[in-house]
Amino acid sequence: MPSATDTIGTMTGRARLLAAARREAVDVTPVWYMRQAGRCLPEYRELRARCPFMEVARTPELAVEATLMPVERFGVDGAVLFADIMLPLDGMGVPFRIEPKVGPVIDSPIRTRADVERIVIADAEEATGYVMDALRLLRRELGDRAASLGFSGAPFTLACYLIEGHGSREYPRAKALMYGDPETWHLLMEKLTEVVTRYLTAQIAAGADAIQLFDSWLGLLGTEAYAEFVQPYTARIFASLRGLAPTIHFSTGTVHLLDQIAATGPDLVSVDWRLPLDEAWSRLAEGQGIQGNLDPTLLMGGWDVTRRAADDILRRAGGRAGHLFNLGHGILPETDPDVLTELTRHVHGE
Ligand code: 1CP
Repeated sequence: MPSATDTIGTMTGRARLLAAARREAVDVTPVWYMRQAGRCLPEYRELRARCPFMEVARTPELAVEATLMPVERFGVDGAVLFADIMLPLDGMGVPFRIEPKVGPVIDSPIRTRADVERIVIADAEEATGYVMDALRLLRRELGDRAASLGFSGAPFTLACYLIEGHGSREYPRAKALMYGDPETWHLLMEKLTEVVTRYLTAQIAAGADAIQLFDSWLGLLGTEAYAEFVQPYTARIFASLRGLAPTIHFSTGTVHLLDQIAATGPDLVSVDWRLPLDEAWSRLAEGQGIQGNLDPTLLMGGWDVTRRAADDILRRAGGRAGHLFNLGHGILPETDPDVLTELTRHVHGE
């Protein structure tokens, strides 16, 4: 039986993913999975039993080891760097840590205008050189097996963590500052936009073939708040990166914002499962690509359920250029890795 990494079709994984991202023809639909590098893999858990999260992220050899695990096991066409959305905070002068089973924690959150004024906009290579070193090493180790994918948290989602101090369902303090002190909010978004732009530009220079902007908590905003407090900054980031590498916008729970998100100008928009793929796609801009849509909880229903849902997505995509097969959100930790290997082979038509 061929292994998941055997060559399929006529294109390399890297060529396949990048062609789709440019809305060009592909041999078979390219695949990658959000949160593929951690979470469900026993080999990742083994690595994490030996090293804390930030040690893996800050040691290029270890970060690349974790990045390659899903490429080898699942045969995906994209290798998302092992990192976290919070890493651009390194260099901003706001210490944070990643707590096991909790996520990002900031002991002295941003609450006042003076806090925002103190935020440093550093050089990305100086502040987060370990991310760039990992991307340089990844590009060498990966060859053309898969495209290397860099990423960052988007300004809004980073602001949520910076103000709240930790993960939350509603981010009440962050939203209160946004509505109650718009001047301070806009200053914070200005600074975060500059930090994220520098960070992603440096990632592309270090060898990231494409980049994804994670705006995980965007679904908390209505259309008017999005237009006033977030959309212009997101648009500025995509405008700065245009022509450097393909860009993907990620969010969930944002059916009501889809046309506004599309208007910020990413090459592809990642959508969740709340709309069928073809309907979501019809709400994007002319010529824009799409990724995502498969509900990650479906994978826990076993292979037959997963295959039917995947076939429905592929039917709705109808072989149109600009489709990256992915889940609508990250892999859940309880997912059976064999289902992901099977799913990749199935989408690849093996
Ligand atoms: O899993 C991978 O593919 C590795 C790369 C990766 C990515 C793409 C990690 C490693 N984190 C992320 C993205 C990320 N991190 C997002 C956006 C995706 C999403 O919406 O799910 C978010 C919101 C975070 C923030 C974060 N970091 C959380 C979520 C907490 C919350 O508020 O809900 C958590 C648990 C972390 C820590 C973290 N990041 C990554 C891993 C493997 C872990 C767990 C740490 C460990 O192994 O102990």
